[in-house]
Amino acid sequence: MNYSSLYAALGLDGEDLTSGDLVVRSPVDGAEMARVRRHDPADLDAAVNRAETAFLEWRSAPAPVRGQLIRLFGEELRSHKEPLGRLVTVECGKILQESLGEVQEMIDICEFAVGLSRQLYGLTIASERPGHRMMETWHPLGPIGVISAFNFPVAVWAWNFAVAVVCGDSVVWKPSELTPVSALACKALFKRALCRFAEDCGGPAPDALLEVTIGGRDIGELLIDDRRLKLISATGSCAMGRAVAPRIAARFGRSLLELGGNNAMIVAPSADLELAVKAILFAAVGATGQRCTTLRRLIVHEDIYAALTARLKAAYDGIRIGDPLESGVLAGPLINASAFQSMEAALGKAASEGGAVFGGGRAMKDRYPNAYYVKPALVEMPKQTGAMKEETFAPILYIMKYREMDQAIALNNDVPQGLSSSIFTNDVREAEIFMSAEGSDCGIANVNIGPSGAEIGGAFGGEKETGGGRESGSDAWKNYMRRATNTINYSADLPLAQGVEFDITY
Ligand code: UN1
Repeated sequence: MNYSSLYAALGLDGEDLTSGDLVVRSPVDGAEMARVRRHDPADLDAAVNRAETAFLEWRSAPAPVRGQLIRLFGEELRSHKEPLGRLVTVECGKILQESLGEVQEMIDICEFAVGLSRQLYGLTIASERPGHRMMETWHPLGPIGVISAFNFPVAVWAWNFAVAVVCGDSVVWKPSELTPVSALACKALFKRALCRFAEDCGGPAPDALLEVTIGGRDIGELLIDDRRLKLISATGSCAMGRAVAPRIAARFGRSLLELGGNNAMIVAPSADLELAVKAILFAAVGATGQRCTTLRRLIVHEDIYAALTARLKAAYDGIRIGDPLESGVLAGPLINASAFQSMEAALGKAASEGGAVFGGGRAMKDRYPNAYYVKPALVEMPKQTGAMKEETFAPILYIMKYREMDQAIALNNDVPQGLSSSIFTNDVREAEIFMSAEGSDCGIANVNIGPSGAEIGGAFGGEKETGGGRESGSDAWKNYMRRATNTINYSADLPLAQGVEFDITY
């Protein structure tokens, strides 16, 4: 693979990619892609300083002007969609179609954020006092920290970045150590947007609206402990969230956590099985099972269990595994050896708990001895066991039977995580119950589509050990701003709230 033409198409500086101490390997074939520089604590400190200065300037720019910068960034993404998509594929291994979708998701959130830049509304509230008015004003929050994961190396950061910038914040981004080149490409594209903004929009915007800091856990810990960063938005495992949340809380920082998922689909007797099979394949095999929204548990009514599992096995047999840049391939590699080992361990545990495993195991080892391609696995389980309550970031789909809908909903909910869920049914009562207060306890509950592949317009995130955060669309922007309640007296008296008398004679 010739990386240099790809890097050149994205305006990446060769020097930044050859002189560092962090070796980046492509999961496609294990080849070395780049050597980038790891940042040290002093670099992070300086980056947060710059971001703070940038914030102090940017917070005073009118929000619709801030929106113009994100409009220009969205245009850069649009014109570089193909090379950025290819880079995402070679750096994280997902197939090109999904990488292009990921870049599209960035473009979409930029467009959303541009509209939002004219809609950062507060409320006007009726005052109980005559001649008074109450209102809410939303102000920029401060520099914020974003920690992102390898599996969505650019889109999840963009959900945070595009919204934060129109809200008047600056961003210090720590991408996954496994995917730093994609982050550097985003920074290069944002620089282009900054140049165009300076020319077209009446003056420069601060460069330090985006700082990229590359490093491991040490840098991540410094970032979350930094009091100057008013919000930490972090995507990763439940274990990561469990370590991060109390540290941020200890300094009264805000956190927005998007942690593990363990997403189920209920397939009811009235379901359109043709649609269900397509949805299951995309949700369970897409991104080689490495989406946080990946379908991991299938809860199938006993009357259609045999028919559905037979169709799934036939479909799984037809999945093309291979180079994620090749068209027609549906399953690229896992990110690394440790992901493969986790998959093997989970399958072993499920088998020991009574599971019947179909598929699984390493694929294409001869062609790619240094990469980890696998056969996606289906595992028929006698009941919901311990292995099924953990999120294994790999294409493993556990299947079990149900008889009554309340039992199916209980199974859906009986895991520690609460990100996404779905039901396939043509029975309106079942669909509504699934979405009701007594239904799915997840942040996302879908009908007749799978649990993955959300659009940016909704608030994205989940309950329980998924961390409770909501990012992307809807009113998630409120995370990135601080709210002031204002009471204005335009009368010639000073009545007190609650009718309190407090007369002073002097
Ligand atoms: C993630 O895996 O962290 O809903 C995000 C989806 C994508 C985002 C996934 N839009 O599957």
